[in-house]
Amino acid sequence: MKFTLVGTDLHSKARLGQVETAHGTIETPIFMPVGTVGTVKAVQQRELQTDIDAQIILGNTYHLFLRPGLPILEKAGGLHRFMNWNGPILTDSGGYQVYSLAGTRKIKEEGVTFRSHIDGSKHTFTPEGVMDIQRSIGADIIMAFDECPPYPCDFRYARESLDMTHRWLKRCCDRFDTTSGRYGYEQTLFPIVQGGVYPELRRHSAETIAALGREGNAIGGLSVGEPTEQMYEMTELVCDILPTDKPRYLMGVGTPANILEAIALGVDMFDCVMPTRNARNGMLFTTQGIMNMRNEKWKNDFTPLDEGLGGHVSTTYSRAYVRHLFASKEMLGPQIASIHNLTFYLWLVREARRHIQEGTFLAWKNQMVEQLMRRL
Ligand code: PRF
Repeated sequence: MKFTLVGTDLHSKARLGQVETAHGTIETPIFMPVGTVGTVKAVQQRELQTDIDAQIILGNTYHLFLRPGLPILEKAGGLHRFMNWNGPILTDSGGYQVYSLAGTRKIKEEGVTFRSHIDGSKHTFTPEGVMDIQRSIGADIIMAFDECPPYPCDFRYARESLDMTHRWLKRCCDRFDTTSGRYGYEQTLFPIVQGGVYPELRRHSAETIAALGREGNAIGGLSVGEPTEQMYEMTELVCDILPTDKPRYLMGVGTPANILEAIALGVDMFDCVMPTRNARNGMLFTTQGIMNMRNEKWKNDFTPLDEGLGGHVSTTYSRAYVRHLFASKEMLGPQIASIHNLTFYLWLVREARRHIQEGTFLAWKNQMVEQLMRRL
């Protein structure tokens, strides 16, 4: 993998870059649609490519390990081939899903023992094991095994958790560096900065991780319930320490406003379930603000979902029609809404890149943050 820093904004810390992977080049800042179990819910791979223009998608180690499981993924020749997605893929390590989804779990130095949310079966994830699993899944970018402490979390717990995450990181790097890709192409490992909302822990974690000199770095443990201002403070503190010549990935963030603010602080990569999850509930992001498609209000509105967005789905189907689909609980409602919201998120980062290039990012960002979060 290779990162090229193409430019830096003069009025903010926003950056333009390119990440080259074995499955293609990603323009940053970028948003990565979430495809937890090898599908971006309700969206076909062809639609990801042609309508949404997704450049990289996300998968989850925890889910893919439990189902379909490694023997199937290996037989298929890896996740790319299994799901027929030929672009870049990033897998999260399970260091978050285990805490949020699994039933009873025990965290020890060796690793985490948990019960599957599917059938209750018992499993242990260790740093080494999670590297091997991600080798089998075959993602281009794989994530270190971390602990994401809850919010709120006292200082002592946050410090001890961070120390263990750092020890796990060393084990991840050792395993990753002594193994190779199973499918003939290169993979890369991103470490994850943790430290809760404690500046000194965040600083220590960012310095520790910067010193490793890996090809990219991630920021975890944010957007877990802390005030938005604290999320931005931690993000800025960490970005100011992480190397400038490596991509920075803010995990699980966020709203359109969160993404624009974090781009202004120097973040390059994002993922979040919000566009797809909210779409399935009838909530649409548009260039003018947020629409709830279950609202009566759209009953007689025959204008397109969002003329300003471009893209087939958003300019073709009317608000009245999509409202009708949701009122009738038709499957096409969530499908159209998911494609629309992802088109919007990819439009958002594309516009951000254009404005960084043209030197107008900061003013544009400040206007958009206000405009995009309005309720229509
Ligand atoms: N760690 C990992 N994945 C994550 C997170 C984390 O802290 C977050 C926190 N927002 C989302 N996804 N491994």
